Amino acid sequence: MSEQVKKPIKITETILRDAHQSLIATRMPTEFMLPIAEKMDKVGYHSVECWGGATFDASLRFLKEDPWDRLRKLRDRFKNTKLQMLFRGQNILGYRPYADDVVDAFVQKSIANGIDIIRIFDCLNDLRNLQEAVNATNRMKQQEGRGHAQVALSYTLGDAYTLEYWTDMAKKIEEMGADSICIKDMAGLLVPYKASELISAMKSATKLPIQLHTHYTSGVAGMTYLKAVEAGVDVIDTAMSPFAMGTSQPATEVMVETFKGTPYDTGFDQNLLAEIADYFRPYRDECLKNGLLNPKVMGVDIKTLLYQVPGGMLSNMVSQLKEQNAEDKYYDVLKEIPRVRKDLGEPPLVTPSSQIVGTQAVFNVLMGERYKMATKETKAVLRGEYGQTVKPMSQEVIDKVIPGETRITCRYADMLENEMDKLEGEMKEWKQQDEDVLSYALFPQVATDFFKYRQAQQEKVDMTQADTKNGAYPV
Ligand SMILES: [Mn+2]
Repeated sequence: MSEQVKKPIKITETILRDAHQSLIATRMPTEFMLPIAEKMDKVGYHSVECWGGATFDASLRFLKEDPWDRLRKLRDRFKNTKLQMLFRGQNILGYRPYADDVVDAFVQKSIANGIDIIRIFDCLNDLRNLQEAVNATNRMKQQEGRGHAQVALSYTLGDAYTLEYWTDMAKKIEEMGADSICIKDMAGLLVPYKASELISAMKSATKLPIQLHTHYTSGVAGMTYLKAVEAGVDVIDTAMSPFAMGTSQPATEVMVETFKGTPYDTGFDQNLLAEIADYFRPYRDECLKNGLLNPKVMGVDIKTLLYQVPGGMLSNMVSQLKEQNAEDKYYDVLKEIPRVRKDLGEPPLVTPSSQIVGTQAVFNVLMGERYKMATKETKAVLRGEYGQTVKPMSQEVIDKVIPGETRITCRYADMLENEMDKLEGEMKEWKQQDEDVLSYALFPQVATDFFKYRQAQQEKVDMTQADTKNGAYPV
């Protein structure tokens, strides 16, 4: 009797980042995360994704929280589990390309405050935009013995995106010094049998571990994971059931049960997972009741296979249209998105290219004329500032939007002067920790508003204490 070789599938839990970003616009507060963290630490996850992406922006902007403080608090409680973040290459966690010194500083502070695995991607899959973040992570790994650079390829469909394209990229990623590769399928476009092909091809092209990240948007994600695991993928991303499915990830408990008793058995305790789910479920109910969780993003949207729109982008678009009282334009915008994408060189749709394409598509539909108004980000993409696209951009659109302007072909960051000193100079009156400079670098206005709020809170607290002693309570 031959025994099958055991290869437990590893799991990255996304409920503290992508799941709530995709379903409830990233509004889960730190205070709600902390009480369950120690229990989550016992599961045996490969990692818990908890930072990066929109969590940073939403913390400062809507929750009035310091994202660095969230990271440190989670680090304190996750004693055995690796913490993972998402990092937008040269755009860091922001929406514009930064100079290398800001990238270096951000990587350094992320790891110093508790991150283990940095998943680095570029919205155009332009590897030149990932190299500096990979190098910075490797430097920290040497100095601190902690830090893992995972390069994520934004998965998309289109003529240029052949199996050769993906295997060629895998080899280049190995050469650039990354520790692992992630296939980042933002929209749930990777269908089960294509996943078999893709993972098999990539496994034979590289020795690096391969992780698969997908969304349930189009309804195939659970099956895609099954085929990917059979084809040899090493890690999959899942979310605890109360914030799973829809535009989020497949449910952790379901995938765990799927592989039970097979060579891929995770060995996770379903009772422990059930206790964790019990904690999150009332919050899900609350979000449904207050409208934060829109049933529109919870079902299967098979049209995403046609329009290739990632979950986060869908929920953003719904709220953009709602603000303009133009919810009836939902399907018009969905149809305009692939056209804009083609005009811009057929990039993957992932932050920030998803926002750029999505917002431009909304403008094109609401203005009644295509490119009557172009955002400054659309202009920057057309100039080549975000990097090289796999396909050429539309000359007609270039001529209409940036007539006569020079376009660049080099790595844009090579043209940028170091920025840290200048940024610190601009915000030094608010600085309480080195990390504040980085918050300001990413979101100048939002961070400044937060710093003002923080100071007001601190002063209020101090005053109250002082006044209590005097027995006076001035308003
Ligand atoms: Mn995602």
